[in-house]
Amino acid sequence: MSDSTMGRNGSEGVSRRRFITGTGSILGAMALSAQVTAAHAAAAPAAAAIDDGAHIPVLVIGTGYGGSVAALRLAQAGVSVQMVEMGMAWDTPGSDGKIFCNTTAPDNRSYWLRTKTKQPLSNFFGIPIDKSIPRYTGILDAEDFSGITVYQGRGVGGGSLVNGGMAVTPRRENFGAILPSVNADEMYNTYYPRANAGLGVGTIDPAWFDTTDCYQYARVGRKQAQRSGFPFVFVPDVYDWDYMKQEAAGTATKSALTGEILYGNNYGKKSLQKTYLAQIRATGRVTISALHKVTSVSPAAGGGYTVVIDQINTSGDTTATKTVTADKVFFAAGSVGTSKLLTKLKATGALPNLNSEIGKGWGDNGNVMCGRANHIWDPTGALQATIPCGGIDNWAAGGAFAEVAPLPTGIETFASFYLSITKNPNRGTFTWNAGANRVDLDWQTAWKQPSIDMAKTIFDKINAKEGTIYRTDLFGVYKVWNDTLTYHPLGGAVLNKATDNYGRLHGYSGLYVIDGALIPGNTSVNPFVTITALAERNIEKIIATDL
Ligand code: FAE
Repeated sequence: MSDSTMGRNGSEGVSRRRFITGTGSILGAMALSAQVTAAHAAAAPAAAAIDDGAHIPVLVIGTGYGGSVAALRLAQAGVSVQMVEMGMAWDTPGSDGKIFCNTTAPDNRSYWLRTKTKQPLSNFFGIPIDKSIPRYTGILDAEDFSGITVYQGRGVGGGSLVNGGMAVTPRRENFGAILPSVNADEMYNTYYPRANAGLGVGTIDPAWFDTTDCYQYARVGRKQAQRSGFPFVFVPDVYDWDYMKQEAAGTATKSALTGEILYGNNYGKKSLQKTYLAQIRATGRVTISALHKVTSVSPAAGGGYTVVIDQINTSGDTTATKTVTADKVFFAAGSVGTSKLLTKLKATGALPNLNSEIGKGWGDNGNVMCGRANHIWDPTGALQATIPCGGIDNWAAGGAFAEVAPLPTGIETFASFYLSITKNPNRGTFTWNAGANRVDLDWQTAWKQPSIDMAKTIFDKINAKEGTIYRTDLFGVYKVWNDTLTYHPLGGAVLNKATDNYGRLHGYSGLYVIDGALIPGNTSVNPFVTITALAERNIEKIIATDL
């Protein structure tokens, strides 16, 4: 992407009038076709960058699930909202005509300010497969803490830009352990349905699943799970399943069927850009400043909050520092982003009255990865849809829910690949490291051992039944488990502890948390539907009582 692209991602001023006008064109495109592509989204002009010295009613830090829910509902209630996003707008195609690059060919667009890729699957037959890339404000951040790398989406749409779209509502019987202070009836009757509708969640056609080449890997996963006595469940997703059928039929441009996922999906996935953010644009009351990073929030002399924001370029360098005043501020920077900000602001005296729960209760949703080597008569297919559609549920008996994940290499590998979500009880704490001027997380790699043990309740049994073995070549040399990452950071500003039961931060009126930081470390399934539903619940209360 060229430097001029950088400007259009938020570094240059575009008038508010032009932004609102552009809203009409994106909605028009949606009305004409249910299969809105990210390329269509590119027709929408970038938002006006926030002005230094501005005074605004509501500022939302981050444009992921929590931030998008908050901004939409506030705007629908008549409030003007400014969203601030450290990543790019992702609305402009690169020189290859595509907004996002492919998982099999990562380029500068792939990683956030790295000079080498850091792929979750780092090796093949033990050979390292990471490659050099130009340093750029790419879409996927592999953020290193001691003992764990936390993967996060960067850009307008947050994690929805990079994730697999698996949109799972937890089993009702598990909800009490996920959010103990929240009324489950309200969540399951009102807010989960609202979130599922807003996100555009759907489930694969089981008849198509049974016949299409691109899910042979998942059918192998189902057969082997069932032969060992485990339930295999279809998992809903925000991918447009009709679009995927057209990809398979050769009548639509390939997206999930050509390896797009981790670094963005150009066509079939309904990221927030196509759902909540499209609705946000339609309100005309929200502006989004991309490539703007909030560094400080503190009480303003005349009321409200002083917010300091660094505007950055695509090399990550600060090009301007802006100071604005906001009556209310929503922290929606994701579990890690919100936790880091609040931990620093409390420790450095900007928000000293935050309580001692800040930075605590952080978990990895028990993520652990592994692969299995199948027999030659159990091929998993050269063509694999990047969107997982099923999982093995051994939560009640073994504390593990394993996604049957793709290995979209384009060749037959005879491998089965899994991301397990486990009931790992370990929790980390963020602390301010004054000497290094950064926030640390005290996670230890050894804390993943319970996750490995829980995942083994599934895969040891399958291996024994099938006469197969674990792959040892995917995460290094002779390494069975990828126990050094998470895709699902949760917690750090836990609901009803760091905040009240609706996300109002203790110690400061007008400051809220509304993202994954509220959830205490585990959701038993993939988290974004729960993050969205909780945000819907909390913002409804906040609009009714605080505005
Ligand atoms: P998030 O979506 O992370 O949004 C936070 C936003 O704030 C980001 O855009 C940041 O760039 C921005 N930000 C951070 N700090 C600042 C700052 N100081 N100033 C301005 N902006 C800032 O937060 N979950 C599922 O449920 N299903 C899946 O299939 C799934 N697959 C995943 C695959 C991958 C590779 C990854 C990385 C995650 C996956 N997840 C999945 C997790 C899911 O995307 C994540 O839980 C949500 O995105 C978290 O939502 P939040 O609103 O908390």
